[in-house]
Amino acid sequence: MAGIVDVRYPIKGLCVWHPFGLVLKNKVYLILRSLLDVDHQEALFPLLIPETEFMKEAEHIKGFEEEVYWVTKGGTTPLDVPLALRPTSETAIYPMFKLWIRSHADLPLKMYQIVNTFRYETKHTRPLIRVREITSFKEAHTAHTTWEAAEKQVHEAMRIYSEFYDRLAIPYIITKRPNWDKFPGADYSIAVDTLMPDGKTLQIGTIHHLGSNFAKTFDITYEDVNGEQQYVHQTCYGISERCIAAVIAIHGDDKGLVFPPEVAPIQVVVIPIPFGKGKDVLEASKRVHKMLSDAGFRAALDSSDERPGAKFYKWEMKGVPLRIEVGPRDLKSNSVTLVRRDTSEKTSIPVPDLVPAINQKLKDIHANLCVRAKKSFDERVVECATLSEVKTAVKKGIARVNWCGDEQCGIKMEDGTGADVLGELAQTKKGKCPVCGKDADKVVLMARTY
Ligand code: A5A
Ligand code: MG
Ligand code: ZN
Repeated sequence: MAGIVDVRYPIKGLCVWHPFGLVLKNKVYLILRSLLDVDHQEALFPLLIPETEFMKEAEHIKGFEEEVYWVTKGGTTPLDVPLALRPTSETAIYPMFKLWIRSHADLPLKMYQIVNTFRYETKHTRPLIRVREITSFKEAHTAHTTWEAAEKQVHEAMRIYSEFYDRLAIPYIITKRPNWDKFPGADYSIAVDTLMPDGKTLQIGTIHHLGSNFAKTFDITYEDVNGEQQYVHQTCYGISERCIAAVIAIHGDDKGLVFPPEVAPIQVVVIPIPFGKGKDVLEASKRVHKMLSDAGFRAALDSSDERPGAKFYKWEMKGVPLRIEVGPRDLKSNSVTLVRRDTSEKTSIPVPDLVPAINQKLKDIHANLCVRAKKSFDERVVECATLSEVKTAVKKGIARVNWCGDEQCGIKMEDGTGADVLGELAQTKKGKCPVCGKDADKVVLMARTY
């Protein structure tokens, strides 16, 4: 995470975004916004939630009570009602939904916000992955007339998240969370997980069908076509800066960062390779740099006094997808040398062809990152029939194993392997439950998780 966030801030679990990291984050969140802005409205709710609202939904409180930071004083005066720093915003948003939703004509209502949230995590904190201030929590909240309409939105959210992670070239797998680990207050939860290089999975998004559980506690009703009051049915879905952690960990290599071109803070760096005292190479580099900036690429020119080799190394480490070398020999033929970060492939390109060539290379790099990451992911998903096979598989990746559907068996699968059940796949497969031995056609994924 070096160069992206600084962990030396003097509160455990809180990090500072470096300017370079923030540019990356903003590029990534631009994609997320563009996908949501199609039919969601962006809103902004307060950070503080009165205890009286926070305590309304019993399951929700139980799930979060150990993780909430409380504001109890204004200056030296104790507050009448303690205020929670939002760990997530259901209890901030839904009292307002109650006021805003009147009739079926107001539905569906689809909103999102991108905010910081606070969770007093007790598990080991890690930058971007498990933080106590989630700085970039995208939470969407929707309300619908029926349970089925809300379920359709769950599928729509799955599609949105799939597209988001495709754009980041991050492979993922979508499962239904086991009942014993669903979101507090949900009917059911869907998880999006990816696989990190060390073989542990990272949950990079969740989607929750809330049914009318919150509608009942917050009294969110609408008048239906017959003039009767009905409870709304809701969903919510969230993504955090874990998406950045996935990009860094999954695409990076031993030379440093590797970024998908769409989110790379710098897409192409121009490096003059001077020869003797001639200024021609520098002038040509400047012209190339201007040409690329004018064409809309995020381009940099490194005209510092460092040796070219040191510059290559530096910009490779920063994950710049393409390097352009301008040397005396290139100058003679009015061409430049283009070098890919992902494959180190070098090509000579005539300057007049440069813009389309770069466009093509950036596309090729994205495609290659997708293929490379997917291959590494697929190789580490292993079909298992017994708990001892699961134990072996989760050392390196994800185990696929049958499950009878009984919660007790599920918990024994976790206890017997030291791994977690990520969730159930949509597809079924004939087999036996590895715990009770009964016929079991559900398939669950298990892994060691972050
Ligand atoms: N209101 C719903 C959307 C919600 O809060 N869901 S959630 O609790 O599952 O969080 C959504 C996502 O935020 C998780 O899937 C995970 O990717 C991320 N997340 C949760 N806790 C986090 C933490 N402490 N640090 C970083 N990311 C976190
Ligand atoms: Mg567990
Ligand atoms: Zn069983």
